[in-house]
Amino acid sequence: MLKFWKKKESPPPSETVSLDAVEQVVEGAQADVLDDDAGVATLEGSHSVDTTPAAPGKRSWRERLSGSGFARSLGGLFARNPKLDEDLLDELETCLITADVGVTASTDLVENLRKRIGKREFADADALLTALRSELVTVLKPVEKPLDVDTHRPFVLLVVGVNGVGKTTTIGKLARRFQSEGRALVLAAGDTFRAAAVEQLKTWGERNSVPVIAQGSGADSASVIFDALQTARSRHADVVIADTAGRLHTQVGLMDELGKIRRVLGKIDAQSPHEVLMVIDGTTGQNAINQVRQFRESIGVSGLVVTKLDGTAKGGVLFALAREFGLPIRYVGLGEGIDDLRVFDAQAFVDGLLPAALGSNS
Ligand SMILES: Nc1nc2c(ncn2[C@@H]2O[C@H](COP(=O)(O)OP(=O)(O)O)[C@@H](O)[C@H]2O)c(=O)[nH]1
Ligand SMILES: [Mg+2]
Repeated sequence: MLKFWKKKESPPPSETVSLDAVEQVVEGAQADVLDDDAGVATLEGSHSVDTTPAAPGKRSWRERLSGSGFARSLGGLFARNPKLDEDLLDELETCLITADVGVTASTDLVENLRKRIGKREFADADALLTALRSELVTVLKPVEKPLDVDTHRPFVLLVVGVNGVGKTTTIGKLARRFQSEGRALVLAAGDTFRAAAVEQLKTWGERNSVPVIAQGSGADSASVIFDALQTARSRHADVVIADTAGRLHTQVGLMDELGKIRRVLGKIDAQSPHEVLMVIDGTTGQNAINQVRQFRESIGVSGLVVTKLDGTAKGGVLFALAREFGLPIRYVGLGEGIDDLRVFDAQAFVDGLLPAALGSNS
């Protein structure tokens, strides 16, 4: 089984590998990979990508989100201040801004509620809560557009974002999701900068019988991903998920590498990648807006995943992202477990954040 994962000879870690050279490397690597079977699934051990099987009764959005800073402060404010007054509105505005909903969005939301109070639309704070719920859902509904990977075969999903946001973890969770839906997958260890990143994906693939195409650290990322697409085509796989190194927009060489990945994939399938999925750390706050803007300008982004919305996250950034870009939010990460990557559902998300009814939070 280890044979499948044996280290391939890395091409020289050069930024200026020509496409011809890339294709030669790819041919060699592909032949190597296709010789062997993927590993046998074993689930023991611990590593960064969760391998636990789907739990029979997965936790609700509310259970997952209730610990988040946003949900706690919303719950607290209605519990402290169940009267429909200016204090409640002020605190609500502060709470939205603190949770990174964005200043304009927060003031707009509260101003709108204030007007409706002026028109005596609400009998009590409970009615205000209901209105807030529906206004928040209205902001998020347009970006609730689930990813459909059945539009192409193989469907190429390129996962991008800055370091540590949860790209590799998300790939593990997505792979399990697609696999459990009966799809054949190929993963590409395109984060060739950190040896640990390649190992993380390989270990995960080995344990879940999913082939992982890798060429060792320092290899050319475009070459690895190109290789994965060729492998997927020859195996009639349904989905290719490509990992990439975390990068900042200031790292020009790394940003250019994404362009190169696009060009190289385009040689096999002009429409590939079919989805550029940008992963955002939900705890990042307003800086997430800058990150999306920069990645969108330099490589193009077709969908978002917002991770780490459990715990102390300021889930408000979803509202800011939705208003600013209108990009589909495909999935959200509500924890580190395999079931904690959920298809984004605006209503479930808002319901998870807001108290169910007043008096239920003490
Ligand atoms: N709490 C929580 N942690 C997450 C979530 N998604 C990823 N992580 C953690 O974030 C850390 C970085 O993840 P990784 O996938 O290596 O990030 P990458 O550098 O973007 O590939 C790991 O410790 C993950 O377990 C999530 O939804 N919730
Ligand atoms: Mg990674």
